[in-house]
This record gives sequence, structure tokens and C-alpha cells, in this order.
Amino acid sequence: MKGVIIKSTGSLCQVLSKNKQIYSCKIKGKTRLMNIEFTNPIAVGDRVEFSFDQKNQIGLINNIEKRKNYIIRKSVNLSHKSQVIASNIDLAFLIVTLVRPITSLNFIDRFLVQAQAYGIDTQIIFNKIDLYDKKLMSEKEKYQKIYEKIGYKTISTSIHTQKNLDKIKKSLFNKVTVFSGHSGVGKSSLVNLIEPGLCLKTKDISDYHGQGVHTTTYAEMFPLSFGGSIIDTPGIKGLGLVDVDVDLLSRYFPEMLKASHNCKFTNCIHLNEPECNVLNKLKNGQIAKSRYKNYLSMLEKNTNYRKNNY
Ligand SMILES: Nc1nc2c(ncn2[C@@H]2O[C@H](COP(=O)(O)OP(=O)(O)O)[C@@H](O)[C@H]2O)c(=O)[nH]1
Ligand SMILES: [Mg+2]
Ligand SMILES: [Zn+2]
Repeated sequence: MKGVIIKSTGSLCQVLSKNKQIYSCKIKGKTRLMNIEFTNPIAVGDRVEFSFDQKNQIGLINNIEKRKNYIIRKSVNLSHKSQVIASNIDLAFLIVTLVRPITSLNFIDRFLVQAQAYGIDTQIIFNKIDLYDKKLMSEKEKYQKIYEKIGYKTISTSIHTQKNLDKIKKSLFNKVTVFSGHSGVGKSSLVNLIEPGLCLKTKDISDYHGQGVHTTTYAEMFPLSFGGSIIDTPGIKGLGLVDVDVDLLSRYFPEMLKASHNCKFTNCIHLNEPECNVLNKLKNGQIAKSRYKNYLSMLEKNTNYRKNNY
């Protein structure tokens, strides 16, 4: 039979079959070896072939289809192996809020770089707009303009007014979408609104105090009744880590990539090179200051990282 992994807790996983049944499965030894470079052989989103033992009510994964893409988490232990968090992702929903909690533009830009490097399309969802006063509303509109201009779709919403819920559903239709963003921005609340049958646990903001950064939680996939599915990755703020070369970083800023074709030097990293088109566009306001500032901060961090580690 064929199916998709909707939950994986190490040795046991749950597979949703084509006929919408859920099967508990184990992973065959041989299949384990196939993904030896990762700590986990199988991840949420993997498409698999499996057989089911009716008598013992347990399935066996026989084969994993090649992954279209995947997001990883670096292991903290000495093995230096990474853990695949989820695979075969069509879209990332980055849920952000300008209040309770504040999502910084730096966080947004770092996330977008990761998604770009993974080759995952991203939409930015501004949630909790019921809490925004005039000033925050105009700030939000300013941010929307910045990101829409680059080509990112943005949607404003609130679980209370349910504004643009139709737009959100339209975006999710027939896609595998990973929900990301800081704790407390309303990911679970939004999922519950989109698919009321799921009843995901939501938390009061006050509950988040004292929550460790390293809470181990597993990604989980939730099929949508109207077509598509959502992947929730609790405890993972971004999309996991990708190594990006300093020389390549600006390529993951779509507006800089576009502008760079008219830089004098093909290896221009847009710092202080002569006839740099990125710097020209920054000067005349066509590239947002905040984006360039965050580019510099990533560049610097990356350089330090390299200095310290190599
Ligand atoms: N005012 C307001 N509160 C919201 C909204 N969405 C979520 N919340 C609240 O924010 C808190 C955290 O939500 P939750 O869904 O658990 O966030 P998650 O950590 O991203 O899954 C809960 O108390 C929700 O009721 C919204 O649109 N407006
Ligand atoms: Mg949640
Ligand atoms: Zn340049």
C-alpha cells in the first residue's frame, strides 16, 4: 500500500493511506539504512510503501520515495548528523504578529532566506490584527508593501474577526503547508479555525513563560477536509538551519538577486564594491533599508561563524 507519514516518533510512525485510513507502522532495517546521514530515517511528509500485518495490527515500511525537499534540525550531540523535521513541503506559512508577541523583521528575513535556500514558497500571515491600533496597522501595511513588492504574498487575519479566512483556505488548498512562527502567534488557533475538527491545544501567552528552548516535540501532519494538509512543527521557530555561503547569501534575497545582474562584478556581495546595483537601488529606495540591514547582519554572523569554526 502507499501512504504518507503523518507522525513519526522514532521507531514507530503513523501512515495515512490513499483510502484515508491511519496505520501504525515500523521501519524495516534496510529502509533505516537508506537515510544514514540523518538521525531519523523517516519524517513527516515522507511518501512510503508499506505492508500491513492484520493479525498483529502493525505495518512495515518497505520503501521511502525520494524527497522533493526537506527541512532539517541540526543535532546538538557530537554525531553532527541532522534530523529531518518534515519533507515534501509545497508552501510555508510564516505566521507573524506585531504585538503579543512581537515578530521582528530580522526574524522574518532570516526565515525567508531559509525558505528560499530550501526552495520553499512562503506566504506571510499577519495575525491578531484585532489587537492592532492605528499605529500598528500602518506599520503592518508598511511591512506588507515591502514583502509584496519582492513577490511574497501576505494575508492579514484574526481568529476573532476571521478576516480573510477564505484567502487562507485558498492558499492551503491541495498543498502541504508547514505552519511556522514564534510561540504564541496563533498557529494552533488558526489551524483550529481552518479545520475545527482537529481541536489542537492552544495556550495562553502567560503559559509560555519558562518554556525551554529545547522542548522536544515532534512535527505532525493534519489532513484538511477540503484538500491539502498542514504540518505543525511545535518547538521549532524557523525552518531549521541551512548553511549558506557568504558569497551566495544575497541570492536568497529575491530583490537583490534581481538587482545583482546589473552589478559591475559578478561576484559582488554588495558591501562597498563600485557600480553595485544593489547599493544603487538601496539609495533610491527600491530596496528596503530593513532588508539590507538584515542582510548585513546575516552576512556578519555567517562570517563570524566561519572564523570561529574553521
Ligand atoms: N487577540 C487575538 N488573540 C489570538 C489570535 N490568535 C491566537 N490568539 C491567542 O494567542 C494565544 C496563543 O495561540 P496559539 O494558537 O496557542 O499559538 P501558537 O503557539 O502559535 O500555536 C492564545 O491565547 C490564543 O487565543 C488573534 O487573532 N487575536
Ligand atoms: Mg501551538
Ligand atoms: Zn552588488
